[in-house]
This record gives sequence, structure tokens and C-alpha cells, in this order.
Amino acid sequence: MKHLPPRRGLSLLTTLILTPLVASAAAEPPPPKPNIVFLFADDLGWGDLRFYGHPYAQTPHLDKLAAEGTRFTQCYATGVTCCPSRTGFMTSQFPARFAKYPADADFGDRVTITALLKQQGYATGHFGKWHIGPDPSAGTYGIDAIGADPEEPGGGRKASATERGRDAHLYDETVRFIESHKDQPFFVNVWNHIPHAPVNPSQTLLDAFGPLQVDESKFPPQMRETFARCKSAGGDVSEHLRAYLAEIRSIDAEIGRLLQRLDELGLREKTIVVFSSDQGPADILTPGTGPSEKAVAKKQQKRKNQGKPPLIATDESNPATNIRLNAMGHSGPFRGGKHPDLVKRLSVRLEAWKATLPTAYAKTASSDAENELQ
Ligand SMILES: [Ca+2]
Repeated sequence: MKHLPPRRGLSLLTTLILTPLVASAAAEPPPPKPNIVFLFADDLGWGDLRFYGHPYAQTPHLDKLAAEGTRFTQCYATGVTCCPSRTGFMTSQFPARFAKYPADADFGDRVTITALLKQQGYATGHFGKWHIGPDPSAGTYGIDAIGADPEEPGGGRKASATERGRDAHLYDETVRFIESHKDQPFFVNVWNHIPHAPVNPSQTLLDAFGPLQVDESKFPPQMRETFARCKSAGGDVSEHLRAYLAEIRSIDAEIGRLLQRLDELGLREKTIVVFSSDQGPADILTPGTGPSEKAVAKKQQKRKNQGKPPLIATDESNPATNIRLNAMGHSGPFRGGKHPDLVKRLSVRLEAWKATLPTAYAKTASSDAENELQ
């Protein structure tokens, strides 16, 4: 057999691959482009939804979505904090490939899913949490409409904006976006703040869990350890879990409203809806203990040095009412979640990596590692 020169071989290969596609495209209309709605929760645990086994969660709309769709039971996030995980989703790149923390420095020349879809004729939108660069304005990453909330470093949002919950407004914006673009393909990121601390639902939302008294025997040992830390800090397990579940119930209700609107617009069969969390649950922030507490303390000190107000308003004199204890995320049958894995593993690797870098660059890497604790 006579071998072709490499360039010719590549060209032939390209021709062979493309020819059937071109022929197919000439004979048939192009396949329809599905709409895509990507629902992202922040710090939600694997076990925080009813259909993944939480004994008290009220998530009927997500349960129905799981029953009617595909329920994934094994996947990996690209980071154990917010920005690194979102970097993986937006760029398909491991965050370690970025020299700078993308929340501060953006994605540089890396291609994003939104830019690719924009090139394919999609209307693109992003509503809610941002935390993926310094410029949340229309046009960034090929996104036509950005409704990013003003946020603190780390992505928290303090107030319950309405009785419906602190993320209800972003579903209002998303529905308006979909209504405006219902006659063309669209992609929309719906990036919730819930249940990232501070978890602080309205009384209306709390009322749904009013009678709940937690039976700790319904949880695996690792969650009972969380309950023990809560109690040792003066907290009431039932009270704090009620608050946590009330916020999750609020986004479930909003998702139900969004899905209903898609049905009313006749878009059910044209729309892919995906729900995910960015990583595992944060540890409860018991005063003075745990890696999450240390990370928050470091951030608080940094903000104090910069003359900025504290991240989270808390009543330090009364830990039983400290809303930081409301972060009662459940990892299901697993251990770990946000922060702990990062502190135990990644920091060690970064230290080894720094030893191979020029001094000036190692300083940047160290600074970025500290930022990732957000
Ligand atoms: Ca997160």
C-alpha cells in the first residue's frame, strides 16, 4: 500500500469524515436546535432532595423532573468551591489550567459553552449568581442578557428578597427571557444562590415545616455528626434544618412554576432542562471550628483590612440563633462536600507545585489558592 504524505492523509481523512455529513445536510433539513435551561444550585448536597433520599425534604417538582427524565447517580465536579466548579461547566476545562482565579480574572481566551451556542444562533441568558469573572455585563462570554445579582465574594446573598424566597426574582427574569425568545433556540443559566449561606428564609416559607421535629435516626452517621456539632454550638437541630429545607422548597416551587410556563408556551418537547449542584454542601459554621469557619474568618479579616463591612450579619452573642447554623446540607451516603476536601488535599498539591515555579508566579498561585477558599 502506498502511503500518502501526512498532510494529504489528513485532508483525505477530513474528506471521508465530512462527506456523509454534507450529503445528509443536502438531503434533509438541519436537525432542530433544542432549547437548554441549566438550573444550578449553590452548595446543595447530594442528599438534600427527596428523590435522593432526604427524609424531610419537600421537592415535588424536582422529584417529578427526575421521575420523567434521567436521574444521574454518579458525576464529578471540577472543584469543591463555587468558581472552580462553574469554571468546569462553562469552559470544560479543569480550573487548574487557569493561571488566575477566574472569578477575578475571567476565562481569558478559553471557549465557553455560551459563546459556542451564541455562534450557533442561540439567544443566551444568565440570571442569578455570577462568580465567573469581573464583568457581568451583556456580551461577556457570548451571553446576550445577564441578570447577575450584586454579590459578596463567595456568592452569598443576604436577604430574602420576597416572601417567595431570595431566588424568586431570578425565575421571574428567566421566564421573561424565555417568553421573549420562545420562537428561536435559547440557552439560559439559572444560577441560584440557595442554599449557600446565609440561609435565612421568610416566615411564609418556614411555615411549611412548622411541625417538623427531626428524628436523627433517619440519617446516616455523617449527618448525625453535623447535628452533634450544631447542638454543641447551642443550636436546635430541628429549627436549623427547617430553615434549610424551607429554602430548598422555595427553589423547587420556582422550578415548578418555570416548567409549567414552558408547557404553556408549547416548549416541553423542544427544551432540555438540567438541574445540578455546583459541589457538595458546606459545613455548618460553628464558631471557631472547621475549615469553613477558618475560610470565612480569613475573608472577614481581609474585608476588614479593606474597610468593607462583614460578609454575613450574625448575632455572635447568641449562637443558637446564628443563621450560619442553618447550613444543614446533607451528603447522603457520602462524606465530604465543600471546603474540607480542598483544605486537606489541594493545598498540599499547590505547595508542591509552587516549589517548581519562579518566585513571582508562585506568589500569584498562593494568592489564588486563598481566593479559592471562597
Ligand atoms: Ca458553591
